[in-house]
Parts: sequence; structure tokens; C-alpha cells
Amino acid sequence: MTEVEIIGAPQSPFVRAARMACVEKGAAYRLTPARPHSPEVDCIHPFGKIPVMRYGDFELCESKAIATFVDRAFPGPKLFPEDAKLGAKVEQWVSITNTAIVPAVIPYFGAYFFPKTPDGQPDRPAIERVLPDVRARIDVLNKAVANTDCLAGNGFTYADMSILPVLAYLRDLPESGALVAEARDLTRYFDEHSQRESFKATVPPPFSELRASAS
Ligand SMILES: N[C@@H](CCC(=O)N[C@@H](CS)C(=O)NCC(=O)O)C(=O)O
Repeated sequence: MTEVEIIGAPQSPFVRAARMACVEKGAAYRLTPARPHSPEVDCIHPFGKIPVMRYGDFELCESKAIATFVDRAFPGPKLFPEDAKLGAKVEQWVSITNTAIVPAVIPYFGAYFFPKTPDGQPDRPAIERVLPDVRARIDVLNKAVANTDCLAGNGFTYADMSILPVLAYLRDLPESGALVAEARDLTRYFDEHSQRESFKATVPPPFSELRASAS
């Protein structure tokens, strides 16, 4: 049977979301670890971003496109519901995650995982600078799940798969972890969905391994 090949570093939240989509659909897949801008990525993504995907001779890039393909190509629960309103809500939240949440939290993650400090310690000035933005995103997400089990209605969809890998990092880092802990609804949301097999089966190795492989 043809396997989906997800190519990218497992630490990337986008790679994890694509892998979660495969697990949720029950689609056989394998992960080929690769960094952004490596030859195996550059030959599929015009800007060298991860994840990219191969299925037989079919190649694809961009995490949402990959999840959409997996959703349509395999049986199993819909990651993007057919219902017009629910489907649109999934698109809405994936878009918000990709355009307003990830860009705001990436500098915070970078200050911990790829600090440009002389001793390699977390970049405190950068952390303090971006914290208000991080706090605002956590507030938005807390409100979004206040009266619902999932981001788009009560069913688990690709909207949730997009945000959970980001939330996992926010939970793990000190300042954002404290903010998430105060955000009761978001904590309930995370605690519930982090029990899913797709989440547990895609826990990434630490970022330090990615740094070590680059040096
Ligand atoms: N819109 C892309 C974003 C993917 C993305 O930005 N991946 C990061 C790793 S988390 C990357 O490849 N960064 C390298 C770069 O932007 O040059 C997707 O959804 O797949």
C-alpha cells in the first residue's frame, strides 16, 4: 500500500499538524526528517518550507493543503467538515492560527529555542518584548473555546490540529505556560485534546536536537 511521506523536522508545529491529520484519518504515513531549505524540501516547496509531502509520484507542500489531501484521499472522520458553516469555521481558525497566532509567537519560541545571545541562554530582552503579543493570543484562544469543546463546533477538526502543536510549546515555556494555566478554558481544551492518540503519537524531540544537527 502506498504510504504518505511527510517530510520535515518533527519539531515544527506545521509538520506535527500534518502528521496529526494522517493519524486522525488512519492513513499510513512515515516521517522523513528534513530541515527547511534542504534539497528534499526545496524540490517540492518553492520557498523551502516544511512540511512537504509525497504520495506515490504526487508531491505537495503547505500543511493545510497536505491535510486537505489526506482528508479527501482517505476514509475516516472528516478533518474539514462538509457542512458549510462548520467547514468555514475550520478555515477561519486555521487562517487565524497561520496568519495571526503563529507569527506572533514565533519570536517568543525563537528567543528560547534559537537565541542569538553570546552564551546561548534565552534572549530575555526579546522575550519581554514579545510577551504582550503572546498574552493577547492566549486570551483570544481562551475566549474561542470558552463555550465549546473544539475550535469549530464540538467536533475535533483540522482547526484543532493546527493549534494544538503551538499550544504545546506555549504550555512548556515558563511565561506563556503561566499564562495558559490562568486561562482556564484553554487549559481544559488542551488537557482534553492532548490525550488524543494523534497528539501523543507525534510528540516531537527537543529543539536542541535540531540545533545540534545544524552544527
Ligand atoms: N504556510 C506553511 C508554513 C510552514 C513553515 O513556516 N514552516 C517553518 C518551520 S516551522 C519553515 O519551514 N520555516 C523556514 C522558512 O520559513 O524559511 C505551512 O503551513 O506549511
